[in-house]
Amino acid sequence: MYADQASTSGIDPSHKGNMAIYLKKVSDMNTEAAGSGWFKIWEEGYDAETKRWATERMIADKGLLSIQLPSALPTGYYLARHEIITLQNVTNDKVDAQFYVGCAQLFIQGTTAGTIRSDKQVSIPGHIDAADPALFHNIYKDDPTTYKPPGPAIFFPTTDASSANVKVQQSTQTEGVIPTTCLVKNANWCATEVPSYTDEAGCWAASENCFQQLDACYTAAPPTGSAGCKVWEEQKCAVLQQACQAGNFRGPPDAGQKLGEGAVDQPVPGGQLPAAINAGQAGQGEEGSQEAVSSPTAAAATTAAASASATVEAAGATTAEAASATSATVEAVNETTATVEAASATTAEAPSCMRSRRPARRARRARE
Ligand SMILES: [Cu+2]
Repeated sequence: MYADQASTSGIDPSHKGNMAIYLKKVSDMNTEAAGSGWFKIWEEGYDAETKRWATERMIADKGLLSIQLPSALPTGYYLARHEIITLQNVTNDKVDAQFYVGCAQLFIQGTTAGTIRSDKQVSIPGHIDAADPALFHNIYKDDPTTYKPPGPAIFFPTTDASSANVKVQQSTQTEGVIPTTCLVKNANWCATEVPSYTDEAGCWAASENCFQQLDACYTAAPPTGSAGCKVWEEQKCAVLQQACQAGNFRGPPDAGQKLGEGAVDQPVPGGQLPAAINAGQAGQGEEGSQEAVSSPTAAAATTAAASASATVEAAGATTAEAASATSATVEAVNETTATVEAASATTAEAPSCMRSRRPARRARRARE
């Protein structure tokens, strides 16, 4: 992966393979991710028309992927999980399909009640058979048009069971909301304003507070990087320290001001989300009885599922950043649209073939 979007490709171009997005409805944000309850809402293998693997499309889109969520999702907390399976190391000599996954916590607002059909849910891990031919596909010699992504069938509930019998459930997010006191954030870390001061001792105490927060930021920084820590370091701690050294003992400077360009809201890297890859998609896998009932006003929501520069090969806070940036987009489109709000992120379960590089720099209080 590329920490702090050092590259916008998201994944190395040699890594070719399929992508999938799974959701799991959970009762709260601390629910265990591993286990049953997962359903797949999207997948892509090889596109014979464009002659591209899913990963190649993502790379062309600067490491970003945008997915429209099913409109009949019941409101509440979800885990979202993207999965990339690359096949560059499946050769005649060895078979080593690689999994790159990451998770985000979502909150879906709206009025749609219901449950997810149990027959569409799978357990992760356990959703892919180790003998699945998809894991043995040789991209250097096999016919890619025969490739079929592994795992369960797609379940994309978009239709009401009965619009005459809609259950309405208002839903409000109480967990995982970004604190209003957050001045800049990095993954799940938030900076809060240092204590105000009017004398020299107070100035240095505030400086100490700043660097303590900074140290916690670098310590907690996931493989996606520490850009938010750097903003705090340069725009708060360094400025504050200079003020103390210069004898300006009233502060802190820029008290309460949010720092960094959109650093709290975590905008999409590069600023632009590609169009939803599945825009206008009808429901899939909805044959038979439909347990998920939908309110007429709950429309589809969009999430940037794989903001790949942030999520691919990441083991830490990843998708959440992209998804939270998307909520603004969604709300702008339609007020009644179910909004997706990501909070903090969870961990991935598959090992990456590349180690992340955490910046070696640490906060230092160069006080004299
Ligand atoms: Cu790799």
